[in-house]
Amino acid sequence: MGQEKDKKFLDAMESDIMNADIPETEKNKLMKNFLHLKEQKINLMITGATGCGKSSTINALFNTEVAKVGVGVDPETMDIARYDLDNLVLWDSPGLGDGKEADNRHAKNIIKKLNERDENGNLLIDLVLVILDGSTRDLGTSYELINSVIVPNLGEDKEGRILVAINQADVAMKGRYWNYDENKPEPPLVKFLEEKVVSVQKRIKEGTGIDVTPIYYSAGFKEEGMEQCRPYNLSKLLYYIIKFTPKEKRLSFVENVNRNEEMWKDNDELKDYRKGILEEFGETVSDCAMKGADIGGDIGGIFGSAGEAAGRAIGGVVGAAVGVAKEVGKHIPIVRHFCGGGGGCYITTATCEEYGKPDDCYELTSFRSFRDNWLINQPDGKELIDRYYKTAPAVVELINKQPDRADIYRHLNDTYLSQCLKYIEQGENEKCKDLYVNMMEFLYEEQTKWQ
Ligand SMILES: Nc1nc2c(ncn2[C@@H]2O[C@H](COP(=O)(O)OP(=O)(O)OP(=O)(O)O)[C@@H](O)[C@H]2O)c(=O)[nH]1
Ligand SMILES: [Mg+2]
Repeated sequence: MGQEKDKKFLDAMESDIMNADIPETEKNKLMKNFLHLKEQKINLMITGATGCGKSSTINALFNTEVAKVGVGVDPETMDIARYDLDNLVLWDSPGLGDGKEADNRHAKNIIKKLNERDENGNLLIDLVLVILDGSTRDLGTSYELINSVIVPNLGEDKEGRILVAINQADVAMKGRYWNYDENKPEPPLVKFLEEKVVSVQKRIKEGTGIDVTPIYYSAGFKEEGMEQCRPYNLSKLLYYIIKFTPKEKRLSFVENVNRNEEMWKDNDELKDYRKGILEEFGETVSDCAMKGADIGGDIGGIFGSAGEAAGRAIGGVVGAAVGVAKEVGKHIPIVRHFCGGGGGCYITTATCEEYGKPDDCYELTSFRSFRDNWLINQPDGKELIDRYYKTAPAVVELINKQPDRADIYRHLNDTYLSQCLKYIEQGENEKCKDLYVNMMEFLYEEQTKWQ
């Protein structure tokens, strides 16, 4: 469905590299790195007791309704089921609690899968997500699964390969203290869930010696004839999944995250998970795509900045869904300012579109309004505007050729433009004009360095 559209973002990054103004050899290295990143497979195992919500979680997190959600009493997922979403491979495995014989079979299957190696000899499963049913007091079989089956088979980096998540937070107290209107827990339920987190952590530490940081969430649920109930803390869950996934593999999430914005809305606000997700992707691009390429270690010249690159990758996917597009926007206001020419639009409209910046965004509208309603009416206003349109495009073109163009733009933004915007907001038009003139003077002086 949305697949073609999603691909666009990785393709856009590819064409950024193609069009970058850097030596051919560096371009090739970069492209090689990028194509390598694009090909990486992620193998995510999702396990937990019958009915804990494995299928619901998969369906909430990812693009398509791949995993069948149980409606009857029989465990729907008898053995390990595999779902291929391009380069994201999900292994949905039953946990324990189906009777002795079935438990033994499940445990054997899980152990085998955890020890399986890929064609390069690395462990196949990158991360095991163990889901606990938060609505039950009896987590005995889940501890058995974690402590005796999973942890002993995680290999060397045990703590980096397991994530424990407590689902069904909404019904942890049988539905009490869940605020259905706002889709979030009330303080007594928060306290209850936090205690649960601590006790799960303690039981695993006692049983295995390893430290895990469980999180609680709700995958949301859908019943016949009822409206879909929104998940809670799904962004948080995705943030941790991405954080625990090896950096060079993360791009494979880009195309497969659920595009339904509603799913990502409600979270505890302990951290800005959307921004966190963005930063994690940023690391992938800055650390992995640039590997071995000698272009001053600055990806700004190609993508604008790490944030932009990540934003571009996820801008239309997680961005639309998780809302990071707005965050990315904050990193690149300069692009908007120079797009604000109205006729003299320099960094192309296409670039703005790529970053998801509408032509009528707040900053652009503010600057245009300042120019057309106030500046033009000042004694020297028209002259200033004319001068800007005569010189700005050439200056921008020069800046774009600099290897440290991202730093230059950042400096312009931090020192001048963001302050100008503040002045406009405060009605201090005169101050805005002065600062703007200072910026132009700075540019005239600097440009000799760039030629
Ligand atoms: N209230 C509530 N119900 C949930 C939540 N997550 C899942 N459910 C419900 O729990 C039931 C089991 O969910 P599944 O996703 O099928 O669980 P599963 O772990 O895949 O189950 P098996 O494949 O049978 O082992 C379904 O009726 C879901 O609608 C949640 O966060 N809150
Ligand atoms: Mg299932």
